[in-house]
Amino acid sequence: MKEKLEALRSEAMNDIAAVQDEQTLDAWRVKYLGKKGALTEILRGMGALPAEERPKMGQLVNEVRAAFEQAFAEKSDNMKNAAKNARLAAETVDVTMPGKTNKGGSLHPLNQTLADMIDIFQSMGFDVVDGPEIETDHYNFEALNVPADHPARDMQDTFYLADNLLLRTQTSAAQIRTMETRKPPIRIICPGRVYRADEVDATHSPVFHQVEGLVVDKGITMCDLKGVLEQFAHEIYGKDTKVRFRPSFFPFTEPSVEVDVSCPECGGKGCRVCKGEGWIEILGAGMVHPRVLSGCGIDPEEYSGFAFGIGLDRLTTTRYKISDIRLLFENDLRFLQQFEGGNVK
Ligand code: 2NM
Repeated sequence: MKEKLEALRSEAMNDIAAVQDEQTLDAWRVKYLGKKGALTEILRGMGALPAEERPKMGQLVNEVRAAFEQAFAEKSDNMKNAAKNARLAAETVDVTMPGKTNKGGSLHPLNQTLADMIDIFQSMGFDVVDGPEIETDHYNFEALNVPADHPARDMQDTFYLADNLLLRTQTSAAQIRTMETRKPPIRIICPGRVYRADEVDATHSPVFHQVEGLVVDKGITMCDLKGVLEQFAHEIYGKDTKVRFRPSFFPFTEPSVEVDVSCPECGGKGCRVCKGEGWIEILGAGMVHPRVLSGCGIDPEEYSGFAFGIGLDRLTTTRYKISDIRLLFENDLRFLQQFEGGNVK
C-alpha cells in the first residue's frame, strides 16, 4: 500500500507539472483529490490492513493529501499570477508617449487683415455694417448713380440671377441701406464678399472681398477723407509710408481719387512688386455724389460725405507676399498653416 501511495504521489506531481490551464487543473483535482479520486480509493483499502499498521498508513495518506492540496494551491496561484501579469503587460501604457492633441485652427489671412482693418477703423469711430450678397439693380447700381448704359451693368461684367436680382459687385449697397435708415452723422465700414464676371488668373477672381467706408455729416470735406485714409495707410504699412492722391472717376463720387502708397517692398525705389513705379494703388475714394445723398433722403445742401473702397484680397497678398490670389480661395492647409500664430505686422 505504501508503494502504491508513493507511485500515486510521483504520478500526481508529474501530472500537475504539465498542467497549463484551469480546466486541466480541475480535472487533476478531481482525479487525485476528488471523492471518487485515487486517494479516496487507496483510503478505502485501509480496511484490509492489520489494525496496527492503520495509524501509520493513515498519517501517510494525510501527508500525501496535504502535499496534493499544497501542489494544487501553488499551481492555482501560479496560474492566476501568470494570467494577471499577461493582462497587465497587455494593458501597459507608455506615459512618456506624446499625447494626442487637437490643433487649434487659425484665422485665414484674409480674416487676419480684415481684423486689423476693423481695429483701425473702429478706433476712428466707425461701425461695421453687413448687407445681403444678393442685391437688386436699384441698390447695386441705380442708387449709386451708375447710369443705365454703364458697362459695369452689362451681363458680361455682372452675375444676374434674375431680371432684377444680381450678386453684388460692391458692398456700397449696404451703405445705401444705412443712409436710407440712419440719420447723419454716419461713420461705417462694410466688409464683405463681392462678385464680378472675371476670368480667373493670378490677380483676378470672380469672387473677392471689399471693405467700403462711408462718412456723412455736416461739413465733411476732402481734408477728412485725406486724414482718415492717410491714418489707415500708416497703420497698415507703417508710419514712414508716403501716400498720394490721384484724380480719378467713379459715378458715385465727385471728385474722385485713387490712393497710392509708396511701395512697401522697396520703399519707393522701384522693384518687381510695384513694377518699377515706386507706388502701389491700394484704394479708390471720393466725396459722395450729391445725387447719391439726395436719393437716400439726405439733403446735400446740409450734409456732405466721403466714401472709399478697399480691395481686401490685394491688401492681403501684398502684405503677406502671396504671389497668386487663387491661393486665398483654395483652402490648401499647407498654405493656410503658414499663417498660424496670427498677425505679422
Ligand atoms: C469706391 C470708390 C469710391 C463708395 C461710394 C459709396 C456710397 F455708397 F457712398 F456711394 N460707397 N462706396 C466708393 C467710392 C467706393 O470703391 C473703389
